[in-house]
Amino acid sequence: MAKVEKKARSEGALSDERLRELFREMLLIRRFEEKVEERFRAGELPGFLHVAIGQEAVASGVMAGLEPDDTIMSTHRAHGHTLAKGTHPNAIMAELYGKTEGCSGGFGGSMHLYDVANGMLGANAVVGAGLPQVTGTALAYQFRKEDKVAVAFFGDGATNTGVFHEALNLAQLWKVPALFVLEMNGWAESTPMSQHLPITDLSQRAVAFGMHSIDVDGQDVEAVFTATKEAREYAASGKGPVFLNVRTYRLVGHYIGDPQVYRDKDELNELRETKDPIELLRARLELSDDEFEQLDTEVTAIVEESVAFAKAGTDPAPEDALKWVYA
Ligand SMILES: Cc1ncc(C[n+]2csc(CCOP(=O)(O)OP(=O)(O)O)c2C)c(N)n1
Ligand SMILES: [Mg+2]
Repeated sequence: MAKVEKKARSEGALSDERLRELFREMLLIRRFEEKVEERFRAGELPGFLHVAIGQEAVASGVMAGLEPDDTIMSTHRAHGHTLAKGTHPNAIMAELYGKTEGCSGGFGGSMHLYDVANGMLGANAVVGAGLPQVTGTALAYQFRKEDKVAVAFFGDGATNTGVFHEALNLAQLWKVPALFVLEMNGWAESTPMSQHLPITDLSQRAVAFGMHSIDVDGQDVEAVFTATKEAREYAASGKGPVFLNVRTYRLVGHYIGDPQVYRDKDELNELRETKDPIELLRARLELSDDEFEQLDTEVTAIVEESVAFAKAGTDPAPEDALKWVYA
């Protein structure tokens, strides 16, 4: 029978030094996304953009628990995952500006970030669409006997799609080395979970397939790390895929510019004060104001440099409009 584990806080799994590195990375993701929001509002970025402010500990915690050769796939909310996987901020910012120096050659934009060399096999704007691709990727690793795990990020809304059920069913049947990381932020666009899901404990969706599931506090980067490491060992040892039921908070709108009229303002303000993963880790590490300022200055400079790099980039040539189009 499939198990659901409840992960308590897991203090002590990471050294203070490693936690500080993760703090710096989470702060880089935050400052990067704040800059993306600012530049989008200034009219410089084409397309439609979603940031994951409030969910940084999921990206950093999962990536810290993986091995370098493991691969991920992501969603419309992919900046943090891609940065944490190791793609250079310049390559992501250039992609958002639609430049050929971007990680997808300027053809993808925010919802189609790719960096295969770094193990980022693609973000996907179609909700749930990455899930069967992750099952297939993990099946390839199993066939080739490669010590690699394929990881899918997706949201609570995605668990209502047909492909979610197909992907998990086959992944469990074939016992492929995959991790299914649910970022349970309680919203699908402006629809609260209570209006799109008949259950509240989404680990039941994995257990329905006999899949091992672990509940995780997504605001605690160390807890996310510990659960991911354990899940990775389980999946890589041939026991089958693992579902990570990660509770997290989207502390901003669904898309940049979302007025969030559907959300209670006081409740949102309270969440921002009590559930910000960066503030929680800052308090835990007891960072002084000076230490924080120093890290903030460093990561802000990296973000500024990425904007300068992107703005100096090359526009794709009109005759290349059909390049990479296969069908
Ligand atoms: C197949 C499909 N249906 C609908 C949409 C429109 N859409 C974009 S994001 C989204 C909500 C997704 O919610 P969730 O999976 O919880 O991810 P979150 O936005 O919370 O990160 C929807 C319905 C889409 N992009 N693709
Ligand atoms: Mg959601």
